[in-house]
Amino acid sequence: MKILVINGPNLNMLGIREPDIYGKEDYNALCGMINAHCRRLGIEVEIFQSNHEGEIVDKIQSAYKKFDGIVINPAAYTHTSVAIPDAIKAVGIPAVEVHISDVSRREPYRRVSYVREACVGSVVGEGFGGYTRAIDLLAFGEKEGGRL
Ligand code: CA2
Repeated sequence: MKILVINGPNLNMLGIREPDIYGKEDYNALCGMINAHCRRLGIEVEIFQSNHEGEIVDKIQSAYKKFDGIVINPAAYTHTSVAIPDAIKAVGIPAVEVHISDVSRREPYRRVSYVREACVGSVVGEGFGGYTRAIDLLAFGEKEGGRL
């Protein structure tokens, strides 16, 4: 199985500020955790980060017929982008949305997710562990991986 993990704008700055919301660990630690989890499960993984909406759309398109699942934290684009969910629908690859923080308990504008309707599941408010949960959901489905 091949999974593409996509991270949106500013996630490369994790650990620098707002540790109360996003934790103390940095982006390298997040990538290390995802890589270790996938290695344990025998899953091939590629991790991609961009601050640009069009680059994220290009990356999703390039996954067509190459990846079996997408884990995506679109960061701020979650609340604004129509192009990202359109791209997920276009490639037809099962995708799970992840948010490190619990966006449902933050500012009202963070409660809106345009990406969610294009995804088979969402994991919010579980910190970095949300990424491994999302990978498990794609690999094992609802039964072993938890909620979808
Ligand atoms: O909770 C999440 O994972 C978010 O997707 C993170 C985004 C935010 O815009 C979403 O509403 C929720 C922010 C990404 C990183 O932001 C930083 C802020 C300060 C310092 C470092 C990173």
